[in-house]
Amino acid sequence: NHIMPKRALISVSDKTGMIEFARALHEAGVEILTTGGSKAALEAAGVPVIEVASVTGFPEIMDGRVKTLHPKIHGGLLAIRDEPSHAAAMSAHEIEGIDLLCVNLYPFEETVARGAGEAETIENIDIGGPAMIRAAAKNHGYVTVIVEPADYDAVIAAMREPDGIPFTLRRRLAAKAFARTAAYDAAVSGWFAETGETGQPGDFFAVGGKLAEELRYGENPHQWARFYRSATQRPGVATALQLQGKALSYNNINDTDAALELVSEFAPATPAVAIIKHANPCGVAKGATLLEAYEKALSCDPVSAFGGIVALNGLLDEDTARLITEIFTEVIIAPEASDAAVEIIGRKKNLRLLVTGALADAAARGVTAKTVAGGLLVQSRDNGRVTAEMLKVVTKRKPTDKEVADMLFAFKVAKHVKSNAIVYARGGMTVGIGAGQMSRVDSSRTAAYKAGEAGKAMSVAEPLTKGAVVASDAFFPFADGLQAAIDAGATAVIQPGGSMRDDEVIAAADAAGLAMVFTGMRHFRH
Ligand code: 93A
Repeated sequence: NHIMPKRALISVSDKTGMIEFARALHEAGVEILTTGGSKAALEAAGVPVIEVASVTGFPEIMDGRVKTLHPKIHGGLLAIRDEPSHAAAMSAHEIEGIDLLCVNLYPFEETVARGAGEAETIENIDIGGPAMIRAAAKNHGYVTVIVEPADYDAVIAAMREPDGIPFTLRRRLAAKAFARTAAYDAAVSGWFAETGETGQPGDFFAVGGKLAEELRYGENPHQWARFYRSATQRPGVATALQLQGKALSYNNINDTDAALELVSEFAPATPAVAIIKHANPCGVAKGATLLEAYEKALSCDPVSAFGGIVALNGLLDEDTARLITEIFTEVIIAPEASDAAVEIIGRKKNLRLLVTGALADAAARGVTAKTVAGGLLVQSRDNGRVTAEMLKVVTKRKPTDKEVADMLFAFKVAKHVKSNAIVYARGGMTVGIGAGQMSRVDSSRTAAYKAGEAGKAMSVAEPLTKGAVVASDAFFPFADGLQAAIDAGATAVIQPGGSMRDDEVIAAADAAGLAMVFTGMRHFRH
C-alpha cells in the first residue's frame, strides 16, 4: 500500500530544510498549502504555495491562535478516502484530501529553556499543530506525517520510487508523531508542575522531555535504556556539558545526578566535595579549599571511592584535578573547570568531565517519579532544608556551636543517603556513613564500622566516631540505635524526633551526657 502525495500542508516553526523540501515536493507535482510565516519564507524562495486561509475561506485570527483549526483542513487530513460516506462528506463540503503533513511545533521547550516569562511561554503552547499532527498520524493509512526536518530526505527518497511512500514508512512516522505530541504535552505539564503555586502535577504526568540519548544499556547489560531531557533547563546532569570522556552509562547518569544534588546543598562560599558510589555518598566534606574538601571526602572511605563519581560545588582547579586523577574515578561534575584542570583531566581518556555552569537549586520545586508494576508514583521533590533556627534541643545538655555546625552538615548529607541513613560527621566531614540497611540500628553499626575502617586507614589511634556528631534521616524508634552511637563515642545527635518512644531515647541521651536536637523534618530516600 504505497501512496504518492498530491496535496501537502506545510506549517513549521523550525524552518530548517523547509525550502529544499518544499521545492522537491513542488517538482514532484505536489500542491502545497501553508500558514502565514511559512508562506512568506516559501514565496520569498520562489516556491509556489497556497495559503491555508484561502482554502478555509477564513483568515488567520487571534494572532494566529486559530489558523488551521478548520473542517476543510481536518476533514482533508482525517477522511478515509475509500469510505463512501467520507467521500460523500468531502464532496458535499468541498473538502480536498491532504496526503502529506509537515508540521513542527511552536518551540515551547526552547521558550522555557531561555527563561521566557509566563505570557510568552503560554503563547508558545501549540494547539493547532498537535491537532493536525494527531489527525494525520491517526490517518496514516492515507497520510504521511513529518514532525521534524530529519525525516524530509527519507520521504523525498520514497517519493522518487515509482509507487511512492510505503505503508511501513507512514506507520513509522505516525508513531514518531504521537511520541512527539506526547513529549510536547509532557513538557507543558512539567512546566506547570515546576512553576505553579503548589508544584502539583496535574492528572497527567509523563516521563517528560525529549529523548536525548539511547544508552548502551540500563542498570544491567540485558536491559535497554534511554535518557530523556525535560524542558526546564535547570542546572543538573541532564543539562551538563560533557567536556571529555566516553559516553555516560545509565548508572553513571544516576550517580552523577546524586552527586551534584548533594553537593548543591552547600553554597559555593563553602567549598564542598561529595564522592558517590551506587547513588550513595561514601565521603562528603567541606574544606577551606576544594582540594582540602576532596582530601577529606576521600579519606572517609578511600576503598569505596575507587571508581566513584566526584562532585564539587565550585570551580575545579588544577591541583584538585591532579589529585582526583590519582585514583580511578568514573565521572567528575562541577559548575566550572579551569583550563589547566581540563588539560590534566584530558590525560585520562576515559574519565568524564561535566560542567553545569551553576549548582543545582536545592530549594527548587519539581517532581520525582518512580514506576511500580502497572503504575507510576509521583511526588514533589524533597526540597526541605533544615536550618539552625528549626532545631529543638531535647536533652539537658545543649550542643556547642561546633556540634551544631557538624549536625547540620551531617543532616544535609543524610538527606542524600538511602534509608535507613546514619551519618557520623566531625570537623565538616563525614567519618562514617551507614546506608540502605533495613533496620536503623544496623545502619548505626555499619556507620560506626565504616568509621573504624577509615580510622585504621588513617592510622589514627582513637575511633573517628569519638567526639563526632550523628545524623539520622528518620527518628530512632528505640533507644538501641542511639546506644550504638553512644558506644561509638558520639557527643551529639540530630534526628527528626516524633517516635512513640522519644522519651526513652532522650533519657538514654541524657544518661550518656549527649546533646540531641530534633529537626521536625524527615528525609527518607529510597
Ligand atoms: O496557534 S496555533 O495553536 N493554532 C493553529 O491553528 C495553528 N496552525 C498551525 N498554532 C498553529 N500552527 C503552528 O504554527 C504550527 O504547528 C507551526 O509551528 C506554526 C507555523 O506557523 P507559521 O507558518 O505562521 O510560521
